[in-house]
Amino acid sequence: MPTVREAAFELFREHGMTTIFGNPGSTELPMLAEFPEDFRYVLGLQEAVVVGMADGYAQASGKVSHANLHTAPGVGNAMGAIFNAQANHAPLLITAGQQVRAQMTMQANLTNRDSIRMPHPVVKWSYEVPRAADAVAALARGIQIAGLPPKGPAFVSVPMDDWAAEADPDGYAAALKRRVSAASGADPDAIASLAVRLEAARNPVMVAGPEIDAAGAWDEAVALAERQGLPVFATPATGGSRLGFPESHPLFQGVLPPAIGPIAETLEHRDLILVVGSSVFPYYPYIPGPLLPSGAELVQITSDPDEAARAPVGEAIVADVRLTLRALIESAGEGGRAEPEPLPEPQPGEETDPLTPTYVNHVLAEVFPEDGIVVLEAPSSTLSVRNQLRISAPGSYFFSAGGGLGYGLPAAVGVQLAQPERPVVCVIGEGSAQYAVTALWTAVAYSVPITVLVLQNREYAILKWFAEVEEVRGAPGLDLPELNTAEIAGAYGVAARRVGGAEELREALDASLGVDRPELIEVPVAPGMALF
Ligand SMILES: Cc1ncc(C[n+]2csc(CCOP(=O)(O)OP(=O)(O)O)c2C)c(N)n1
Repeated sequence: MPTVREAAFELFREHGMTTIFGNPGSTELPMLAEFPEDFRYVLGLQEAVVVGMADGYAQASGKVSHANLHTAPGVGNAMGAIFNAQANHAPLLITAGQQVRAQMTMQANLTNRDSIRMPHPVVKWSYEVPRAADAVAALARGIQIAGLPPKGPAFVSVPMDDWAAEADPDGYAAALKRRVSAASGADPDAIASLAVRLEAARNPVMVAGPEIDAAGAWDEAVALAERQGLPVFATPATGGSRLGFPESHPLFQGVLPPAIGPIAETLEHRDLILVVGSSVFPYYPYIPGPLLPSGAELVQITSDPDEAARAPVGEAIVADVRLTLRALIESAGEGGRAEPEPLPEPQPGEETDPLTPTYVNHVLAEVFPEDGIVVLEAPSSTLSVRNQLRISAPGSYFFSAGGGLGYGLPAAVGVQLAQPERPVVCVIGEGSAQYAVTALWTAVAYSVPITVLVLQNREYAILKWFAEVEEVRGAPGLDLPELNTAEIAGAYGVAARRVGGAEELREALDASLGVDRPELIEVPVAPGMALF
């Protein structure tokens, strides 16, 4: 009879979950005993890093990924990262250790006294194994829930003595065999009526969201836009955890602004707004106005019932994005619409000292390989990175839709582990880099060859911009003098350097993209927002 541990590892193996991200404590050691050789344990030095890495890995591999945390304090450390993973729809099985059953009621040291409630609001499902014999079934259920739409984190707390107990032989064998197919097509009537409306629309537009990439619907989104002659906007960058459309495509019209009034202004004169794979919309900040331009109708396609339910306006079709787009392509005829004016070529502006973030991103675009992946967490430069790089291949851009800092470095490590053949560049602000900076250690320890480009502007630039929008004067804590990320990275063993001018930056980036070790390039940049 297998133990729970043996059976659980067989379950993980069945699901291709042989990489485990973790930070171990005494309550997790029984799970890690006699760690199988075909598994890889990736150590994160803090739990926010563990979950951020698992998030990047899950999204870039398309598979449920496993993060193992240390009982209550470890889960506590990870909460911000779990919040991000939920917003990113990253399919995660999060397990955490728990006291031995005999000591839980007396609340011995390290008991997670309310393990289910602790992560509850930020996970799809929160559970503690009721009997040791049920542990494998509980883990199997967690894996299924994480991977079913809308994908997201599922949490299972496992008392530490369960791992050595006997697994329920029938239940365990059945759990191993289970597969759930979840891509549900849309109601054919809804597709037919949408196709008619699309053909009849005078001035329709598509808004492309992150679920297009996650659902593998990149080609379908392009095909529909081309067939119908639809201009395409990207959903606001705030919620764009991934891209939904090639940003150098002639139909691409740019990234929507993230606030209510400006969205309506940008979409002025449109009569049908087709939102694919996005919430409606990831608004921030609050700039009031009409939710839609006058005379416009909105139809949203999402696999997330909650995204559909909470939209403040429009209609929604809840179904798999790829299947729905395919059905729409078949039902809708040729649009026969004139192509819109393409976006102007991105301009770098002046080469100043220090460089502007726009110039830095322009240099990055010059050397950026076709198969490169960007993981972005440089708040005041988000739009500049998008505009300069115009990323146009699927699976090439990751950003935290949750907005919690501490995503960029760990996610870059996770993405690179899932995509070892593709160059990964993490573009990050020096403020953001500090929230999960120990991910640099993991990159070195596991030879994960990410390139980190730190934009050092000596401030929380985006918050100064927000202060203006919010009409806040005199707020403290918005400057970051003398924060030297290259030196910090050096202490973690990362090959790190500071560069000044454009030529030096170009050389450093070029060199770093070809090597098989992590490198960090810190570049001082001019303060302020970079919109282009
Ligand atoms: C966990 C967390 N804490 C605080 C914030 C608030 N916040 C948003 S942007 C920002 C500043 C980021 O600084 P930096 O990375 O240097 O980027 P910059 O704004 O200068 O481009 C802060 C503190 C946040 N988003 N997440």
